[in-house]
Order: sequence, then structure tokens, then C-alpha cells
Amino acid sequence: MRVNFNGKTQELWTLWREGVDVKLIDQRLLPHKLEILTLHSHCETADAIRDMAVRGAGAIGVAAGYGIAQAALEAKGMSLKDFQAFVSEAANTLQKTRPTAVNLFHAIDRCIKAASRGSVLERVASACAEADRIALDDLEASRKMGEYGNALLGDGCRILTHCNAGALAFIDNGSALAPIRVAHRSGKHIFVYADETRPRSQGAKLTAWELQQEGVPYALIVDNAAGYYMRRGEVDIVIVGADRIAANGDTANKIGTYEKAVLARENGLPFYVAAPTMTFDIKCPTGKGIEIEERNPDEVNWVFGVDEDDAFRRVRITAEGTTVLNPGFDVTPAKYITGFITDIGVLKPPFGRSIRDALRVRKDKVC
Ligand code: RUB
Repeated sequence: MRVNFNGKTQELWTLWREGVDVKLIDQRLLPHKLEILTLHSHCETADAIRDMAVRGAGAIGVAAGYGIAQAALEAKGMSLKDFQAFVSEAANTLQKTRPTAVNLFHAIDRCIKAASRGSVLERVASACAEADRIALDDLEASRKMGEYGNALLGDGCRILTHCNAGALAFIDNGSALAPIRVAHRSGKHIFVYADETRPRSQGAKLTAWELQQEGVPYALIVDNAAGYYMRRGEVDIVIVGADRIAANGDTANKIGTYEKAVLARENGLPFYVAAPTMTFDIKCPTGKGIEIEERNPDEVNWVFGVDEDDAFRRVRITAEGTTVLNPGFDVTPAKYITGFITDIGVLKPPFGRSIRDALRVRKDKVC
């Protein structure tokens, strides 16, 4: 992604691996500070996923794959039996970080499978190679989603998006923001409405920042304003990302996505989900089977940002003892979805069939 870093405009990835170390942009500090975090072990990587230093389905999938590679490297001097026990314990730790995005589970499964044959050193090499392949797949998938999604955006198109499904949710480019980047870079005049996305404000803190860095015209709106702009005829299309897509097309994404889909239908607007084939969960027949993460009430009770002196501050906005419910995601029923922008093309209803066919094409990439 194009960022202004250390006074220079440069291309930066969200995360990458350097030997046993994983390096990533600490997303908790954005947009105020661009800092690269170095994670020296799989335990540190698991903490970074849990604390959302890295977040977004694609990015946490890549991070989890790197976590397995780190565990394999940490255990390379062990006996085969101890190596296997250490790596499966690491998989367990990484699996417990966040429950909803399936990319995390698919990436762990792929790396564990890769590390299950040969000597310890061969297993280490295979785990690392598979983790790196997942990262490259992620890059390639976002490039393809950018191309396929761009075809849906005409000159002058006004797009509404929710949460952050951008480069920060992937290695680069993103899912929902990938077509927006391609359209903008190809000279189309587009405009983006970025939902704030309470409680963690990924739209305000991350999507707005990404669009600003890229020079895409946009406006940040509060979550409650989406229907207002749709009804005024000022939105042409809604594109969001996804954390898990069931076999029938029901889609889990950031809390608030469902109501945007219903509003889009009410206002006659196309509602697209952009996601790589890694995000489909064929083992999950419908959205009812998707585990929804319940997050810490502190995210609702407190806000985090900088004061006038640019010092980071955490401020309580509710009364002590306020009762809070904080689901991280919701499920949008497939009937509200116009299509899926994927790395192999745009899937159209009936989704049961189009998803099954798509996954047959990419059976090497999904579990
Ligand atoms: C992120 C979120 C994003 C999807 C899309 O939630 O809901 O829309 O993960 O991801 P969180 P991607 O910030 O809680 O992780 O674009 O990587 O498929």
C-alpha cells in the first residue's frame, strides 16, 4: 500500500516474515503513528492477533501461518516427537486467538499439513514455505479481486464500505478496497463513503487513513448515516469484506454489515462482498454455524486516540458499571448479497452452486 512513512512516499506491506521474526504495522496506533512491530515468537504473534495489532480476515490468516512457521523454527532442535507436540500446541494457541475469521483456521491447517512429513528439518522448511505461500496467495487474491471488482465500478461511482477490508486487512490492496484502488489508479472518478464502524472504529482509523494515503476522494460517515445517504440516492454500490462465508453464501463480517445489506436492498442498491476463496467455509452449511466473537465491553465503554498534544489517551465515555453487549460480527443472509467478488471472478446466485464450483477450482487453497 502507498504510505507516507519517514517523510517519504513508499510501498509497504501490512506484515511480512524475516526468518523467525514476523514484522507488522501496529494497527492499534493508526492513524496517529505508523510503527512496525517485531514479533520474535509464535506466542508474540498469537498475542498480536488477540490484541488486534494485526486484524482483518486475510491478515490474521497470514499471521497465523507465520505463527506456525515461527513455532517450527523455535522447535527445530527438538526430537521429532517433541517437535510435533510443540507445533500442535502452537496451533492450539493460535486457534484460540480469534474465532470468526476462517482464514486463520485454514492457514493453520495448511501449515500443519505441510509440516507433517519428513525429518524435523524438512518439516521446518515445509511449514515456512507454506506460510510464505499463503502470504503470496493473499497478495495474488487481492490483485485479482481488484481487477474483477473494478469492472463493476463505472466512472463517477459512489461506493459505501463498512469496517476496514483494505490493505491493512490483507498483505496489500485488500478485498473491498482493492477494486476501489484499481478504479482510482485507472483514472475513474470515484467517491467512497467509509462507515466509522464502532466500537473499534476501523473505518475511521484505518479505511479513512488508507484512502487518504492513496488520494481517493472519500468521506467518513458515522454508522447511523449510511441509510441517509442511500435514501438520498448518493450511493451507487455497497462493497464490504468478509470473515467467513458459509456454503450457502451467508456471510459473517464486522458488526453492522447486516443492516447495511438490508438498507441496500430497501434502496435498490447492489450489495457485494469481496473475499478470497480462503474465506469460504464449505464445512459450514449456513450462517447459523458461524461462531460470533463476543468482545471486551471496554471497547464500548472507552475510546482511544490522541489529545491536542498528540499524546495517546484512553477516555471513558460511559458511566461506571454500564452493562454492555459487544458482538464483533454479524451474519448477512445470502438473499441480500448481489455477488461475491473473489480471486476467480464474481460469483452470482444461486450461491450454493457457484460457491461449490469456485472451491472446486481452488481446492489446493482451501481446506
Ligand atoms: C475486520 C472485518 C473485515 C473483514 C474483511 O474485523 O470485519 O471487514 O475481516 O477482511 P476485525 P479481509 O477488524 O475485527 O478483524 O478484507 O481481510 O477479507
